[in-house]
Amino acid sequence: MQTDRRFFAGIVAGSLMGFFSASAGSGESFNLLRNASFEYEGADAHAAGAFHWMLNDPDEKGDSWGSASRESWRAKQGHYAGTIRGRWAGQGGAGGWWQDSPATSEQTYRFTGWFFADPEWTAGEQFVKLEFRDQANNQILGEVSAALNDIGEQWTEVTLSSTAPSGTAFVRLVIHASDVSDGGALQFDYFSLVAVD
Ligand SMILES: [Ca+2]
Repeated sequence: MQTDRRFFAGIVAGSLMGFFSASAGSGESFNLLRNASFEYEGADAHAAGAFHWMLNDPDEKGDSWGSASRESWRAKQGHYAGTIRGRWAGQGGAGGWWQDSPATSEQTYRFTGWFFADPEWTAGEQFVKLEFRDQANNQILGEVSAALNDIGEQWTEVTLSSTAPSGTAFVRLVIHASDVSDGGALQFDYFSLVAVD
């Protein structure tokens, strides 16, 4: 029940701060992502993490790893964004973020997010992805992804849309970068994941 209450609190906070998709119309539901604008810090402030994007903070429905961090360098909305940093951060050559949301078979989901990359930033592989997962959350039934190689020094909106295959119970948003450059960082903010008609 503790988890449910905090999840609800997150929804309320999100609505007050305008985190809902600006284009949401009738028949579209609320943003499934928690802390979708990275404004709330994780419990361990020294880890530069984001609430709902770290394992057991507050639940097991999200995590970040490697050179991931939450930063106030710039933001598309509010004051903070998520990042995957270059090797300069001393956290290795890769990083990523993920968060799970409940999902329903045959329902279409649409992700939108804004991305920015420093001029020094490159990655051998970098993408945003939706994974449709089964009830046990260990089998990927379908996925849709977009490479982030063309992101540059202006905030760029990236959209993914796909219908959950039969058997889907969760949809996992993943941001991943590997074989990253020494300098720069990939930055992202103002996420939305909604069920659409
Ligand atoms: Ca933000």
